[in-house]
Amino acid sequence: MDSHKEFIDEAKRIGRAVKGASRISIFTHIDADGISSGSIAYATASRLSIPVEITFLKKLDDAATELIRMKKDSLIWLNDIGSGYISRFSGLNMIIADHHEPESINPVLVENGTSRLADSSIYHLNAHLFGIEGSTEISSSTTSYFIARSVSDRNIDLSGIAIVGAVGDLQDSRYGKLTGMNRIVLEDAVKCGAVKVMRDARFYGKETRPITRLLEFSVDPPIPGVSNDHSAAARVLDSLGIEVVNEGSEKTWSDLQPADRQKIVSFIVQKMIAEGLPASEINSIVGETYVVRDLRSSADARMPEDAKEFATLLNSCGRYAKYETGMRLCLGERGTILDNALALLEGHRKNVSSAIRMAKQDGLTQLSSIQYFHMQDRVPDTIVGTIAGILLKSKEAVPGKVIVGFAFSEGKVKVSCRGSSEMVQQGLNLSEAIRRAAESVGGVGGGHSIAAGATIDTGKEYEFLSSLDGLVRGQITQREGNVSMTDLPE
Ligand SMILES: [Mn+2]
Repeated sequence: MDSHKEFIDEAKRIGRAVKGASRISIFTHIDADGISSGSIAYATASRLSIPVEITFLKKLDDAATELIRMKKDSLIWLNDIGSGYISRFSGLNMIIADHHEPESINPVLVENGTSRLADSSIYHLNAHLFGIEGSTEISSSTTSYFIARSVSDRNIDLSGIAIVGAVGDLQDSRYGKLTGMNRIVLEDAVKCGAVKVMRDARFYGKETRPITRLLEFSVDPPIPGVSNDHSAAARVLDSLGIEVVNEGSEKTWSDLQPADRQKIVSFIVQKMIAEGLPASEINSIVGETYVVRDLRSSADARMPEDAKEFATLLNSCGRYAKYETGMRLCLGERGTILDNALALLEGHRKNVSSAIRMAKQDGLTQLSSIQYFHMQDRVPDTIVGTIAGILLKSKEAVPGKVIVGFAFSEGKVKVSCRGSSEMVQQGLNLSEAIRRAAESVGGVGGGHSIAAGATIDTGKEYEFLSSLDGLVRGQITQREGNVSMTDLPE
């Protein structure tokens, strides 16, 4: 496809700038995709023997902008952050490798295909500028991988980490597999042995979670009558005649015999059909899963091989500010680095389950198109998005409404919003809505159409909510009002 070729050509042009740099300063976001991207950029620079440093950013506020501007003597390489605020960086020698919605897309410039910015000192590699879907077809890690790959053939081994980042951003969840530009990276990863593609149930925690818990916590997609209900999950396993305990401890999905796995999958599929769920959702129960093999480090049995679980480990490092631990895992270190990461993950699981309990106790407050909860100072601000995502698919949430979570964060309020793909099909663009709602109360926000975040001042929550509610309602009803014959599903 032309847009793919154009994108790769731009990555090559950026690759030449990387090779010519005398010093590189990397900035990256702190989630799994951000840590993966930053690691890819870091390895790319190190392998060229270019002096390099990396800084992890939770958000792009004034302090972060200032920090970036101080590196004006380096080639600055932003990952997974920056496209929304490009005007702050004019005059800097900078690469932005991102897949979030850019600040503004000038259609004339895009069609032109030559200059994507008035400011030619900034290399801007973002799927949206090439007509590529940025929330499903390419992550920041795969974006940065295209740059790395154009720098040297040797960097093909970074493709495994790129896949971890893409899966970390849930880019495989809509179709049950990676598609689009991510697929090109996946081909590299398979070719060099960094990733093995398997067809299996797409549960989270297949290697680590006891089977009952795996079913209980299955939210992508949720299992009717089983998700969020531990005793229901136990009853199902019992009714299927599956022996869950082995030598005193409960089996994981990986420990089960193939026939038992098949029984569970058939049961779920029948249950979903009976509930009248859409075929797309039913099909997403089984799909591709990605086994990541580290090519550089010696095998450590405790290291999760499943890309989703690897990504969760990175997210735990990011949420508790152990960014470097995450990066060193990406770069192949194990031993005590892995011990630390696993301990963070364990602590994170405890935090999330107690936070979910609290949020359910509080209940969700309903507005016309959105529903919200406020964690105040009871959880770290970095897990609000996770909680929102889990609650969205729980029975506590009203279907068809956006979910909004708040938590206090360094004297301000962190906001996380999650919608469903059905709502996005109806016209929801959370990135746009949250940005405008945040700006209306003097805050900043942005992200993706299905998931977005903001930071606002304490006390502005209700004003923000009423603005967001109106914007979301407008997006969805505007689309409904515009339905023409050609928009109707076949
Ligand atoms: Mn990302």
